[in-house]
Amino acid sequence: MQYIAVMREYNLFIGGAWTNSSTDETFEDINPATLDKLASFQVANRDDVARAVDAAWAAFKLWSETPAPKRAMVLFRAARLLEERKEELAVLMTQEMGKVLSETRGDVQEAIDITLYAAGEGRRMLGETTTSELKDKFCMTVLQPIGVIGVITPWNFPIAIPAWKLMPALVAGNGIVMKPASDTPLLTLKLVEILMEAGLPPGVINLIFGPGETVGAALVHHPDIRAISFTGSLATGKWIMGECAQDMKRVSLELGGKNPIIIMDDADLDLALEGVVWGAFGTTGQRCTAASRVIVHEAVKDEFTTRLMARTQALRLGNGLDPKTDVGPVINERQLRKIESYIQIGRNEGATLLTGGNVISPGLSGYFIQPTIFTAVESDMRIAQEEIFGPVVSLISISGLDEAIEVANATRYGLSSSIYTRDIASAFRAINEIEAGITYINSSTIGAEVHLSFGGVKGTGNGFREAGTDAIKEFTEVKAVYIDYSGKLQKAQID
Ligand code: UN1
Repeated sequence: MQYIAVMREYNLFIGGAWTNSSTDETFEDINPATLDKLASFQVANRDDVARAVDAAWAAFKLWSETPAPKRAMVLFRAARLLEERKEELAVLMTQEMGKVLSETRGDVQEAIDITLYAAGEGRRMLGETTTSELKDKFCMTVLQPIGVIGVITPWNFPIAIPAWKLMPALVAGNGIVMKPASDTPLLTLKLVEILMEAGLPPGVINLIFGPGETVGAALVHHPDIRAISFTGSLATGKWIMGECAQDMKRVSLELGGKNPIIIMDDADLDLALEGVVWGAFGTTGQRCTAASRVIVHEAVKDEFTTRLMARTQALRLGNGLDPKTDVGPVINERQLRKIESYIQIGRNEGATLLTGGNVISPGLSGYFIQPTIFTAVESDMRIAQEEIFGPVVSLISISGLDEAIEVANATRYGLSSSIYTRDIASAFRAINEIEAGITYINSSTIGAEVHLSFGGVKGTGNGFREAGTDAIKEFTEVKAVYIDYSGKLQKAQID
C-alpha cells in the first residue's frame, strides 16, 4: 500500500487565504526513502512575512477577546479531526519525514494529546488570588496573551512539535505566524487546514515557507513579533536569542541534547538493552531526546556490548511504510553527510567502530545509514560531546555511580537522561544529580508525555519548558492586579 501525495505546488496561507508569495522561487518536498517528490512550496520573502504579521495582528483582537473556553472548542474539534485522520496523516508523514509508521502514528497521537490537553486549559487558565498587605484591597494575577508570536519548528516531529507550540498559544489567545522546517512543510500545512476546518477564524494562524536564513530571520527581526518559539539546533537558537535581545522579544528555545543512559552493574540488562536500542535508533536517532551516550559499568560492559551489537545488526533498514522496517532513512543528504562525517571524526579520535558506519541502499534510492556503535569512547571526544542527530551511539565505560554522573553531566547539553539500576538510592541520586530537564528510571531517554513539562538545562534551552503546566506560561504574560476598595489612598510598604 503506497500513498503518494499528488504532486502540487502550495503557496502561502495568509489572512485565511492561500496567496502567492512575492518571489518566483519554490522548493521541493522529497520523500527521504525513495526521493519521490511529494509537493513543492513557494518561498516567502520579507514582504510576505510582513503581510503575515499584519494579518495575525488584524485577527488578534477578535481572537483574544473570544472567551478561552470558546477558543478551546476549536481545539476540541481539531483533536477529533486529527483522530479521524490519524492513519492518513501518519502515512503521509512517513513519506515526508521517513520514520516508521508506528512512530508517525505516535507523532500524530502526541499532537492529539497536546491538543486535548491545551483545550482543557481553556477552562483553567489559572491565575492566583492572594492576600494584600492592606485592608480592603484585593490582589490577583491574570494571564494575558502575548500578541503575535513567531513559531519556527523542526522536521523530526512534523506534527507533534508544531502542535506543542500552536495549541497552547492558540488557547491563550495569541495570533501566530508559523514557519515549518522546509523538509516537512506538508504535515504542518495539514495541521493548519484541520484547525481552519475546526473553526479557527481567518488570520489567527498564518503559514509561510522558506529557508531559516531568510524567512526565519525575517520573522525574528520583524518589530511587531512579540515572541519567538523555536525548536532546533543550538547554533540557530543562540543566534535567535541574540537577535531577539535587540528588541527585547521573548524567546523560548528547545535545542539539542547529548542524552545519556547510565547502565549500572545491578541493572536489568534485558530492559537496558531494549531501552538503548529504542533510544538510540528509534526515529533513526533523530530526536533531541535520543540516547547518544551509553555510560555503562565496566562489570557488565562486555556482556552488554555483545548483546547490543547483535540486536543492532538485526535491525532492518528500509521504507518506513514497510511493516518489516525497524529503522527508516535520515531526513536529507546534508544530514546524511553530517552523520558520515561524525563517524569519520570518531574513528580519527581513536574510538572503536563496533558495527555500522556505512551509507547503504536497502534497495531504495534514499538517505540510509547503518545503525552505528562506537566503543572505547572518551567523554571528551567530539562524538561524545556534539549532537549528531543520527543513528550513532557511543559506549563509555565507568567504574561507579559517581563517575557515571560526572560523565553524564560533562556536556554542554541537558535535555533527557536515564539510569538503569535496581538500587533505589542510585535512582534517587540520578534524579537529584543529573543535570537535565528529564530523567527516566529504568526506561529510555525518549517518550515524554504531554502533561509533563518538556525541556532542558544548560545549552538545551533558555529555561522555558513546553507542554505540561508550563505550556500556557510559554505563551502568556502575567498581569498582577490590585483592587483597592477602601475608598482612600493606601500606601503599600508605608502604611
Ligand atoms: C524531540 O525530539 O524534539 O520524548 C521531541 C520524546 C518525544 C518528543 C521528542 N515525545 O522523545
